[in-house]
Amino acid sequence: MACKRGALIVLEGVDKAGKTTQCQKLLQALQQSGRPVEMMRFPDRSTTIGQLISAYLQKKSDLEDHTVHLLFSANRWEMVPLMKKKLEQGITLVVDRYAFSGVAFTGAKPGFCLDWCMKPDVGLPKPDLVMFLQLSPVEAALRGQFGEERYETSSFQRAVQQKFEHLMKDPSINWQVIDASKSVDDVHKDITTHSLNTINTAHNLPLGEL
Ligand code: DGP
Repeated sequence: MACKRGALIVLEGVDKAGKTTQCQKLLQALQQSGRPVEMMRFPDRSTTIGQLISAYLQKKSDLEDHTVHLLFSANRWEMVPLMKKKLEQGITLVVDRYAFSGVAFTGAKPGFCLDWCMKPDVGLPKPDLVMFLQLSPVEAALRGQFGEERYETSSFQRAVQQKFEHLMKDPSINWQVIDASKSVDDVHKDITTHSLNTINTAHNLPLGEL
């Protein structure tokens, strides 16, 4: 009998929402319950394309906005063979940011329409679940200063949040909004509940495409 496929689970949200902490906690919880699971994050700064993106984010280089958008997408595409292989092997993937960040961050720049921004990611594996960690800009600011990287300003993050709100209206995506203002443990409980439901049903469904 073919093994059950893993689930593709994505966490999205603006900066400071706690995505990375929650991805790690979810990974640990699923591992402890004996489920095959691995974590990925985008951008993946370890590849050649990822290094170009990393230099751009650290403001060590400047790239034209369309160009960098396509590099972020290419950075997801270069991982597709590995993602598909792992999912087919029954490994659930917990992914810190995905194509939705790509659309929301570039879409927040002047002169970009969401339709154009979505095009390069069409055909990527479709997540079985996308959890959006919802945190108001005021609460995000209370969590401390932004870092030094590009995009880390309150005004830009507000624009990104608006774009995410638009994307969450898409009924073809299994969006779940998580209240990220709760305690780390309470947020973790919500995320785990949604993830377990998804893992238990994903293997009956074919992996979709964006
Ligand atoms: P992180 O390593 O999760 O802090 O992400 C780095 C930054 O890059 C963060 O500000 C969000 C942004 N980002 C993530 N994915 C994309 C993308 O596909 N396109 C653009 N323009 N920005 C992205």
